[in-house]
Amino acid sequence: MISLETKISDKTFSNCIMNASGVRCMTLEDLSNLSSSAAGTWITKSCTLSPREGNPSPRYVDLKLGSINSMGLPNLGFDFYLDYVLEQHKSGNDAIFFSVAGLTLEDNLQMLTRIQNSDFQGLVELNLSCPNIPGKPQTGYDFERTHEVLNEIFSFYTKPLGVKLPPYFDMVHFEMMSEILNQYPIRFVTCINSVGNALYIEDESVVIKPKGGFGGIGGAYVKPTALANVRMFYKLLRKDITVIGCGGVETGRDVFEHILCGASMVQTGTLLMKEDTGVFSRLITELKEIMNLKGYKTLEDFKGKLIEL
Ligand code: RRO
Repeated sequence: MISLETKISDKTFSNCIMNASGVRCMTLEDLSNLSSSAAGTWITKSCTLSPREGNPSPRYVDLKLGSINSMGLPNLGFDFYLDYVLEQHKSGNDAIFFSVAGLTLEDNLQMLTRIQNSDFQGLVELNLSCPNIPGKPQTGYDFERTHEVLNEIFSFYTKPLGVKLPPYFDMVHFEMMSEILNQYPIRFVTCINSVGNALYIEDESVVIKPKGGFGGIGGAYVKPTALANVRMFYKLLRKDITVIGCGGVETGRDVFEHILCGASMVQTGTLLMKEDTGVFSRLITELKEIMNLKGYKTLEDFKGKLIEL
């Protein structure tokens, strides 16, 4: 028997595959579809204090090797998602992720205070890396600001919380961010968010409307960057901080590679958008096939055990 069971913080999940925040998780219908899928768990769309329409369409386009998006944080507002996760709690499900992406530090503090004071017992993924809000820089690229934000949050917040990071491309940046994160009781990091502010052209035109066509890239384009980020944070973070991999998952082999790099859970965004929630059972089957061929029974048999030459 092969098991894909995994643990993050104090939660156990029957398998290690879930959606990336933002993809098919905005409405109640989306969330119900995820809950009845084969995913090991699921996460809500990053939310802001008030509901948002997001950026003008077209704002998400599938590309041959991935996707480009500038959604602009459309969501039904904090209250909707808090109600949703509290309903889940009442029905006995606390192994769920709640994504929060305040437009200001004050908004994040307000949302986290309400979560702290609620019955929510799941995991918060604090999004420090949305690339698509005009005029709002990605917090994860501002090391001093990230430090300040975490300082404020952990002055009162005691429930399990992790952060969604942007991709980094320089060894010094991996080290700087790890040094900051290692100072706080963070339970997990999710890497990576989309590769921000890229430009895709067809014929003589951009393909999405917001920001002159600039948007975040996901899918096969970003897999090597995602794996590098998973690997570096797995090596540099405290051992009690779990890594969640996200980026470029199209097959069970891709999930396998994320875990080899050190991921304990793997998210899928672009693929889930393309193929809907049937992807989870396919990825599970394909991952189990690889483990079977290699004689691995659990994720621990190969997690982080990437061979270096
Ligand atoms: O909604 C978005 O535009 C968005 C978000 Br919040 C994010 O974190 N990552 C992304 O690619 N798009």
